Amino acid sequence: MKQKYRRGMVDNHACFRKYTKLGLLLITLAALLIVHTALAIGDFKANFNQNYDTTGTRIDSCTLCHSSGSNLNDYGKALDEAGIKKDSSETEVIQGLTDIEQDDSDGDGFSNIDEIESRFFPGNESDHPATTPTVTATPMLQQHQMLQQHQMLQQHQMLQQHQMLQQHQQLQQHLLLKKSKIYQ
Ligand SMILES: [Ca+2]
Ligand SMILES: [Ca+2]
Repeated sequence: MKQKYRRGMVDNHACFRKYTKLGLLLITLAALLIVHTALAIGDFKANFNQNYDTTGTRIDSCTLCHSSGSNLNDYGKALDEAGIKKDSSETEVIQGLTDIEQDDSDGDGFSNIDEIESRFFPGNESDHPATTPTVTATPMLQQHQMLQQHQMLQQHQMLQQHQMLQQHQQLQQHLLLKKSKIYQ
């Protein structure tokens, strides 16, 4: 009876060790899978940053490709369509990035490469380089015409002042002459 009990205890311990080993193996496999996935995502970001020298810049962010959570934005979708996956090699990533550089994935009027080089998000249409205000010819022409009119007015006023001064001088001369005639 005692022997049977002991044998049962031994069997239980062996069984426990067996399941513990299996559990540890499963945990290790799960951990390796998580690390592999993390490294794969990290690889894309690392490849992107290395390719465009963007490490630590404002676009060194998850929102480069994602709109929210795991949802891809327009740039992320374009990369996906270009064949870039989480486990893509560095060569494949760089090839995919290059393929869509001239595209304007978010449709904000600036190409992906222009946005990336200016450190703006190529997948966010409300984030783009500043647009230079276009100075139209009409206001410039109007300004030029107003300046000309101002200069002409100044010249006219100076001429009037000069004429008035001349008239004043002539009048003075005339008065002086008149006085001198009276006293002669
Ligand atoms: Ca764009
Ligand atoms: Ca943009």
